Amino acid sequence: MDSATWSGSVPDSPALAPRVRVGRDKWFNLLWLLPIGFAVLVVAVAVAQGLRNMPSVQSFMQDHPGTLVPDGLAPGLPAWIGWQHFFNLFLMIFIIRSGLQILTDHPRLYWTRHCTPGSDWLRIQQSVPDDPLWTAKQDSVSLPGQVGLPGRRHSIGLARWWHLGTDVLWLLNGLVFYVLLFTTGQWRRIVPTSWDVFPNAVTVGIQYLSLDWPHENGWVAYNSLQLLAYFLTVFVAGPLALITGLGMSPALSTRFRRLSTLLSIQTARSLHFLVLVWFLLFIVVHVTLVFTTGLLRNLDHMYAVRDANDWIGFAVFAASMVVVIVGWVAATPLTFRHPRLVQRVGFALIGPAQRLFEHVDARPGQYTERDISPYMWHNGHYPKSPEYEALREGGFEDYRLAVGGLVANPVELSLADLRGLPPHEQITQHYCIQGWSGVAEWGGVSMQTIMDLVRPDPAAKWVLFYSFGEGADGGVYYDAHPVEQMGNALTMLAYDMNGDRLSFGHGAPLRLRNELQLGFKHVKWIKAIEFVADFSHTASGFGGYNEDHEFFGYRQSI
Ligand SMILES: Nc1nc2c(c(=O)[nH]1)N[C@H]1C(S)=C(S)[C@@H](COP(=O)(O)O)O[C@H]1N2
Ligand SMILES: [Mo]
Repeated sequence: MDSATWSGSVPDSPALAPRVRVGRDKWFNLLWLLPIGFAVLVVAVAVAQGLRNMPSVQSFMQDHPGTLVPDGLAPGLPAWIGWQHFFNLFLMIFIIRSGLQILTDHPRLYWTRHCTPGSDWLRIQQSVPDDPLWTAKQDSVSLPGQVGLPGRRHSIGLARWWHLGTDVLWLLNGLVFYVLLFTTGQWRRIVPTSWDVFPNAVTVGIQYLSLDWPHENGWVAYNSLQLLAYFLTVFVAGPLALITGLGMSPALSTRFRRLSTLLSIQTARSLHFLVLVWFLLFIVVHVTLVFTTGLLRNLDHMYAVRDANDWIGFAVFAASMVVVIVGWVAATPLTFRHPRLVQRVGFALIGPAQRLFEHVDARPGQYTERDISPYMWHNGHYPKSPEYEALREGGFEDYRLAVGGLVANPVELSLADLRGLPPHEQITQHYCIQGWSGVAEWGGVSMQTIMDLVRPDPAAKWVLFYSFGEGADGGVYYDAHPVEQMGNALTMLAYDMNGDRLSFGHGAPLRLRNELQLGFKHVKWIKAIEFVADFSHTASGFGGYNEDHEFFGYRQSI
């Protein structure tokens, strides 16, 4: 991966500080929260100190001392907690960095699936320019290489392997954590078992804010505020990260219609981001308190499994931090040097789940006319070849779609031929890998109709779609699809969109829809279709232009 030529030489376009929309088009820069938050904290300290002098508050705090010691649990932390704590924090580094990278590829958040410019509630980019052919790729931004993973603009293919791959490991670690928590009774430390936890947490809150901190004895029990924070993180934020993550998958949410109406892909994406905000806040507060409430003792507990106040825990912690720092610093250069390795390892980790999800239900959901998006983003590299230009100028009169390869009856079809075949219509949602979505009505011919015409050979396992357009780095844009998805009721060649002829930007004269897959696989400006036994000899052999050039996966149902 050469930074000068990456993704068609897209120049760096650094992300802006996050802004939240207030009203119709005013944007509030979230950096203001730093001074505002500090001022609020100072006021809160003054209020808490005042409260603490009030006799009624003092007696409340005496009645609710702040910590509830769990019944039937011996003091002490088991060694596995230390290990799991380490794996958790190590994996979170890559999850968070690559997650931020994924956000930068469509640097806006919405609450509806339409993604209409101006309806974003958060953005790290300017407003969408007026250009009617502005693409989502042009809209992407970059991050510094040690913040994003890998940082570079439009490196989502690699970021996703990191994100989804480390997610699998993180979820396994979390599953082991749950099992061990409940089989050893350790859950009592972080699951509230009485409503008393709330008044006790109020006491602890007043203690922290009045800067007269509670006596910490985490070896025996966590204070109530700590318990609530751990509970929320382990039992609410963790599962929510998984659910909202899966809510963005075309394979799952087009199939669970009910769920995806409530939790549209954009709501899922926004909530997924808010879960990240919770984790970041948790990390900042947690680490600050670990350092300021008896660092050596705290580290002895978590890193050396002993109730002491010496440097042993600190030494183990320091050694583990070396591993963390090496992992952090190496991840981006390693990705640039060995992108195929990242692609392969990521695919090995998440590929089985992706294939499984393709088979959950073979009938992806359709929408109604009311769901059609007022605006549909454009994406990709527009075709400019003289051949395409000539066809376009002639209104595609001379267009011939060649369908061949391993078929009994190869054909060449004009647009009139295609319009003469039994028509097929569907209203479906488009999911771009970059994170935007939109619903449109597509009119055209079902791929099953084409297959009935050409009669593929049983040896044909893949179908290649070739475009008139080139990819960002030059060379024909193409993509491979498994033949069994071609017979799906919602796999079609579209020549109409929302009742009109397909526009230039959206793929005129013909584009593919395969609703089981992400948008980059829906080849626009189709020139030819070829049935093949395998795709390993086509171009670089990874199953498509983005797979070859940007390290995407050839199956991307998540
Ligand atoms: N030939 C070609 N087809 C393409 C692309 C491209 O760059 N070239 N981009 C893909 C991507 S990444 C997406 S998200 C969709 C976008 O379709 P739309 O512009 O009609 O919304 O087209 C896909 N088809
Ligand atoms: Mo896309």
